[in-house]
Amino acid sequence: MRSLVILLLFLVGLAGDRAQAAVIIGSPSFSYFDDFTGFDGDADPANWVTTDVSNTSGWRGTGTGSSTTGGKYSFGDTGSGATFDGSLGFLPSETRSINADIRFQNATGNLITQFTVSYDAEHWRSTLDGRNNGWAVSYSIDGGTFAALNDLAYVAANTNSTGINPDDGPWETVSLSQTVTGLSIGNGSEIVIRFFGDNGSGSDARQGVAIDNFSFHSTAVPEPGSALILLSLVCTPAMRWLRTSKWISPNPVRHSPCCSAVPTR
Ligand SMILES: [Ca+2]
Ligand SMILES: [Ca+2]
Repeated sequence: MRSLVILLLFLVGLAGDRAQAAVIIGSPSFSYFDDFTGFDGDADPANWVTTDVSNTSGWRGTGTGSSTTGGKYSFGDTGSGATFDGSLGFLPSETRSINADIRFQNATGNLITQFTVSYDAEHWRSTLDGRNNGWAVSYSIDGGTFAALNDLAYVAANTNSTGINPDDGPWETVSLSQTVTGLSIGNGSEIVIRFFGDNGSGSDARQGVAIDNFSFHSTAVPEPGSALILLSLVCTPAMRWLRTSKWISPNPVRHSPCCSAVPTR
């Protein structure tokens, strides 16, 4: 009984660590898109898990970048329409830094050989002469070792006036994309995409940044072994039919009209 209780507690602990299930990749050409529309900024958005790398960073709700309180936000322009244009935002302070992860699981039955990640990096709160913080992006296919996606890195400028953009909306939006090829990710394996929101360097205040319009696209092909089996399944009956048909004679030299000039053996 005691062992069962310990096992249950262990399983509950695992569930807590992975509160969000992986997004299932169910087709050889798979696309996922998240624009965080309506996201209230009160807890991790669907399919994402944020964790504290240094200091504690709570969710602060929605915002335009006007608040100086550090934490995680759904940054968006609240006055632009009936539906709030949310995002996954972060304003570091007091050494705060976070990871924001999204996981994808290969359920295609095939090998994933490449994927593309794209997103808009948004700069919502500016600090003139403040720190250069932003997003560093990486991926992992074993859940432990991460490789940098350098084309997706973003550093917010520290040359704009402090506060929000007087014209509403972010100070800037930068669309970034990177494709990774040459992969061999088997069925059942996962791909983790990680955004690291850093604290910047220096002693000044930080920039408020966000992830928006995130997209993921993967391409899968049949595994070599299954391709051979498929080829065998198709070719064996086909060859059997050809052998019993007029197209392939059991003795092509003797019977082929093309070989009528050749002496029979
Ligand atoms: Ca949005
Ligand atoms: Ca936006």
